Amino acid sequence: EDGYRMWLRYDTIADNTLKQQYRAQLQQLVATDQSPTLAAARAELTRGLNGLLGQSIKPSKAAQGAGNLIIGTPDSSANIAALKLGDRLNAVGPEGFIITRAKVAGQRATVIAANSDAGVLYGAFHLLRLMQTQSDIAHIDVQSAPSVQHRVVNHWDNLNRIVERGYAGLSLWEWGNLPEYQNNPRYIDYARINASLGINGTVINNVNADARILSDAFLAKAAALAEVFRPYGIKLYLSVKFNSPMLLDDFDTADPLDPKVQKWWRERVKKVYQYIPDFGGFLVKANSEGQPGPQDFGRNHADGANMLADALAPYNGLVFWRAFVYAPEQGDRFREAYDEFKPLDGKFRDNVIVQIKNGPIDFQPREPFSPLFGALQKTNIALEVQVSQEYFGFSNHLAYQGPLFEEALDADTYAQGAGSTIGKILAGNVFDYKHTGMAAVINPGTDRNWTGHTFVQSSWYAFGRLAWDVGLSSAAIADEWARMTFNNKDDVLAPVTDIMAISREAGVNYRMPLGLTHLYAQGHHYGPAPWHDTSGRPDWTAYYYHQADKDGIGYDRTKTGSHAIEQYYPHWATQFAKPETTPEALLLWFHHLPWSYKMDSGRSLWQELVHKYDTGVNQVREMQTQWQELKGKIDPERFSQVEAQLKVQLRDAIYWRDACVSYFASVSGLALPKGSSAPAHPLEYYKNQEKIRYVPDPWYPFPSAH
Ligand code: BDP
Repeated sequence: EDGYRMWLRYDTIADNTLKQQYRAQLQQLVATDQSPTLAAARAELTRGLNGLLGQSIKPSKAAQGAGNLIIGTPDSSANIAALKLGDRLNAVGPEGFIITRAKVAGQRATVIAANSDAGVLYGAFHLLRLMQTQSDIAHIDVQSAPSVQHRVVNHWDNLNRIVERGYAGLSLWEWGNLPEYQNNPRYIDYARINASLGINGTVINNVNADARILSDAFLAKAAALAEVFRPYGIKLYLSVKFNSPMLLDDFDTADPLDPKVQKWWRERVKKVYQYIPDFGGFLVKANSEGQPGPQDFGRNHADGANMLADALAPYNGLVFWRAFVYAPEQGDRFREAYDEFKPLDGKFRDNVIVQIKNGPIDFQPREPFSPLFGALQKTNIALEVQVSQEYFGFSNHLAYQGPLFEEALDADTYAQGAGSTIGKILAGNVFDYKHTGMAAVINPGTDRNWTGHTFVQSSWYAFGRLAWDVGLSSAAIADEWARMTFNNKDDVLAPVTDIMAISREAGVNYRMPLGLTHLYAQGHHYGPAPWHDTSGRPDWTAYYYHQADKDGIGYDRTKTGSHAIEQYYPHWATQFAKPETTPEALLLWFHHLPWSYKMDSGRSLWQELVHKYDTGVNQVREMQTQWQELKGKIDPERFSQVEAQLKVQLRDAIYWRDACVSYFASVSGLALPKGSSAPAHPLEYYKNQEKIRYVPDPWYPFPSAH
């Protein structure tokens, strides 16, 4: 058990009574292979049911006798057409499905029906999930449709197969033997994993894009992958470099308003569609962190995005245009995306989707929601989150991010009064968008378990489930995932889900509690460097974010500071204006406060800060204790790997705590609160370590080399 099967394990159900019930209900699978997608649905059900039931399900072309499982669309299945599910099918739209019991050929049957083949596939995975989690399906009646239209994963894979912020081996895409070697089973398993969640798009290359992805050679390789993913309802997208005409064809400009540049893109897009007829579109990182963009030519984001959108429109292609922008000239990086994009609201074509990270800075362990949500009312938007644990200890730490995603989706923007949550906005219930999306940066690589740490799988899982249904709770998702990934026993589920429930908060606490942010060492983002105060640009230092001195700590974003809070609707602008009405978890995001500031607990800010650091370390100890309860109750391979990873995590958590506490103590001049242990080493030690300590990132293994 090496984690390769992720949550699609299909081991035979241990509970005998339940197994017998399922066996009686599902004896034969009535399906046609009219399309590759229906064939994939049939194959998945066959594989899943054979495994779960511990016996072979009989294939059949038509319902007969008892125990039929009938799948299809009204077009592909006469049995389903005869059920006249009209209204119910209308209600679930193009990708939704119905799973119900109905009388067919005189016997009660189980039916998975949808309007499209992809809907049937999603229904198949849903039924398998219910059985994997041992639900009662005797009277099953499910009607389900996705909340969000475009549910997309983003790979930050380079063409040299190094995955930016990946930490799980090399890229899955074996460029060297594509397009010839298309039948790599891993490609199909990858597609199954995504399809099981309803993910319907994948951007296969890094947003820091290599222009050569649009060369014939790479388009042929990408087309081979697209062909593998297609039956699973997954469209392929590419990240493109904005100045591709200059890099690939020696143009002297990539000005989006220049007709010859526009023509270049039209022709290139035409070629892309010759290779990939159902190509999804482009993802673009422009004028951000050194990437080229329309501003290099005196144009704005809308000019740039629209030029690409016009080239893609004839084929129904989309542009995901990222709002992750910031420049050193800007005073407060927090403000930038809003300041640049809000004035452009309504100026984007309707096949452009502005893709916004959950927070205003950058996938930090905790951020307030980006004020762009709710502000772009006439521009399609997508939420971008990061499953890869760039800021959560890479693949060494356990950090289930369901709670973070849930926090983002549940954040109420107040754009149209109370209840205008980001989830509802993405579900299209607040503004009249043509498209909405959710995107997650994921990190699968050549590691056997795909993600490096088994529990990174759980965040991938949570992302997909939430994109399908923004109303799900992270706790319910954790329970599902744990059942499928380990087993259904209470004495396994309790520790696993307890660990998951505290893991994200633990990661916040031992790194940057109370609204501190970005205290990472520059470049690799693994360890702490709160002392870091000189860099090529101020917003690449930790000091920039915490602003700590002997009088206090925190970033003033109220009127007396950068006034970033004005970007929020009045509800939040008012709350964030005063420390007393700012949630303590976000306090130092918005306020610079004296060390003596009184917290709700009665402790001073300084004491509370140290208390949080201590709490974070203790939470990791608690996770270790809980994990030990699983000894002998789950497979030894994953048990011992996670056990070891938790040791690494504890070591790192203590390191974070000690480094940060000693640094802030040196700045504040305050003694550690009673009961809080002294850091293992003097501050100088940690500062030195920053230059020599090994970090598990192939790009920066030994920081001193840079
Ligand atoms: C930052 C990462 C960087 C990415 C960037 C982005 O450190 O590697 O390129 O985000 O999202 O968090 O573009």
